[in-house]
Amino acid sequence: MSKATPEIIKRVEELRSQIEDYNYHYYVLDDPRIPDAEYDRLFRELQQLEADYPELASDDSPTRRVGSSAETSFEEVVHRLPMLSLDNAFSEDELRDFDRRVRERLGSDGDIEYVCEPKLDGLAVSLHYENGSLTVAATRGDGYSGEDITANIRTIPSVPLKLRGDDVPDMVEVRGEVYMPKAGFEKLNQRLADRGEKTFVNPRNAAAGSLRQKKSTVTAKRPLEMCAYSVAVTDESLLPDTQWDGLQQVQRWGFRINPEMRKANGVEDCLEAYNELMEKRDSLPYEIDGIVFKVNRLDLQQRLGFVSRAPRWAIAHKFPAQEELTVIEDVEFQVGRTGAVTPVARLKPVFVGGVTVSNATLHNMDEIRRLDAHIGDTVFIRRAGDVIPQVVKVVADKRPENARPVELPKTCPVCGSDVIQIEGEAVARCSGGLYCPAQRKEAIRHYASRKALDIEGLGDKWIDILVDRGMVKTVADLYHLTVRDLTSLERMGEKSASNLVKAIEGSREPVLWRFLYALGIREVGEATAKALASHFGTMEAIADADEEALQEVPDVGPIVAGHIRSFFDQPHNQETLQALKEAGVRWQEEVVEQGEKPLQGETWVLTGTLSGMTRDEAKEKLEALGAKVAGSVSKKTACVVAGEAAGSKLAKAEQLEIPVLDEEGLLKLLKEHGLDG
Ligand code: 9MJ
Repeated sequence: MSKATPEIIKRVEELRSQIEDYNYHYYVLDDPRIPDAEYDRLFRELQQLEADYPELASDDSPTRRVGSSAETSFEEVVHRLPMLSLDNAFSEDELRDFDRRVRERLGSDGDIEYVCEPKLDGLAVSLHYENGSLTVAATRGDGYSGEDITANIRTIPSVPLKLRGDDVPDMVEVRGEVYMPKAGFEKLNQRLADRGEKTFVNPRNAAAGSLRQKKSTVTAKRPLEMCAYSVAVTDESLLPDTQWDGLQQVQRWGFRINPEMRKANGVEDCLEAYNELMEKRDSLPYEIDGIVFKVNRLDLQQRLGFVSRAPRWAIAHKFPAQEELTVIEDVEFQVGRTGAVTPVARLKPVFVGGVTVSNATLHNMDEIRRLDAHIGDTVFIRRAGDVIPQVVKVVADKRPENARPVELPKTCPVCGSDVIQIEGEAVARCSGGLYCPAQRKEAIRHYASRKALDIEGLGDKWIDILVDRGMVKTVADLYHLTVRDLTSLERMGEKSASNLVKAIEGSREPVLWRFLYALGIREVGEATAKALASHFGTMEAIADADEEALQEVPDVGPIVAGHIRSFFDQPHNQETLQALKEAGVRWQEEVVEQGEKPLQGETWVLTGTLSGMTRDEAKEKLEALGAKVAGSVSKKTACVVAGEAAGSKLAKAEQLEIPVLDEEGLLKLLKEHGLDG
């Protein structure tokens, strides 16, 4: 391999500095400078050069942020200055007391200037830079010594690997909070849940878990951010005189600082900042658990000093907690408008996230199993923002002896139809779609919708009114509505009423597939309804078909077949169908020319690539001619269609002397039967 020329060395340096500059604008200033694609090109160019010239490798290179699979041992790091914790204020009074103590100690009667910083809910870290390069990063630990997490910290894009600017002191220690933004947390948990892995209770735990990874390649995939909130240098004359200006300096060196920070004059102003931030809390992209007030002037901070583990010049004014413990007293099942049967925990009322919560969703039975939640369990409830309160964790060792497991009811708590849990689906459903009061409005809305029976004038508003007044319970009741019934409703004139009755009348003779689609059977969309209608021809044949027979229809797999079967198995749905018939609804059955199809009874095999159509299209057309299309060639195969690059199946067909058609031959056959184009 050739040695790097001065031009190459220069290019590598240029790329690193450009990429770090773009990172700074993107992650620190929230102000992207170039499109992602351009960034990716530069990044790849640098990666390639570093691969070609390994002697140019550097720990400071932005390409190193992907982490390494070497295992970290988290060596102990003793903090040069202890990492203090903060005293808390839980009320206005406690905050006023703090301010009074500060003024007394300083002998001041005027207002003190404070910096107000959102209190990020993450993990405190300390980062050391020597001659501008990141050397050691450590956790807070017990405040006196923490763990070396340098490899993991390096993967966080908002942490500068090198400080920016030419006014960087030889030694700098920056402290701040590593946290996981809400959106990244949700995505990470979703990803973990999809893989059946344990999820994190909150963004803070997710951030902690991510920093504790032995392999920094794992940390690199976790959406972590860091915000700086304090700085120390050996030569203090190099720092500005205030907390505020110090943070501005730190930002110029390349750190993210919190954009919600502000200054406040005196305690009243602090309280205003508290209320303002509290209002904003739910809309911020990361979690905060309060606001930190710090005396702005560093000389005053020094005069105030510390008590035990906390500075006298700062306090954390806490927001209401978003997690609390309570007990699941019962689990009930609710039926949604689409029939989803959802377990809801009835809780011993608890004050969390600013409100009293007595219910929390448990989502579905998989979630209950994942949590191992029992009735009687003590659980963590989390209510963040406006979202529905969640049960996030069971406290296993608080389970009482009489705790009961949660069981999915066999029948719908609203209408008594069977509850069906299809394998592979998380959600259980009531199968009484046409009848169940919980699903009434949705069933009628779907029945009347444009793609179904297209009953003009029967919009959501009238459906709500008709169902709420008890005038319509099932779709069959629509056909008994009279103009007089309708004009009794407020804001329904004679003309609208008569139009609506006419529109309902007009829906009495649908073609079979539309009617089938209108019934709102789960997973039976227009295409499946058409396929079912043309395969079976009559409603009776569909209603009588077992799951195996249903699966002979193109696109009907075991799940759809299961939904169709359970729909027709419900006596209530059958009653509603009967009521529709009695109300004069006549669906037009299709004519199925059994046995008349040209390829009826034959099994065909498709192999290789076709140029004019996809394999699925060819399959559909052959099926339309009555053939069954199989995946492998056997003695029973009637014919093999071989496209480009056909392999072993063609060879086998030739060996078994089975007729073979090329694409041209297939097109000719389709054309003969009117299936071209
Ligand atoms: C957080 N968690 O956002 C401090 N903090 O200052 C801010 N924590 C702190 N400051 C001194 N903004 C000790 C801890």
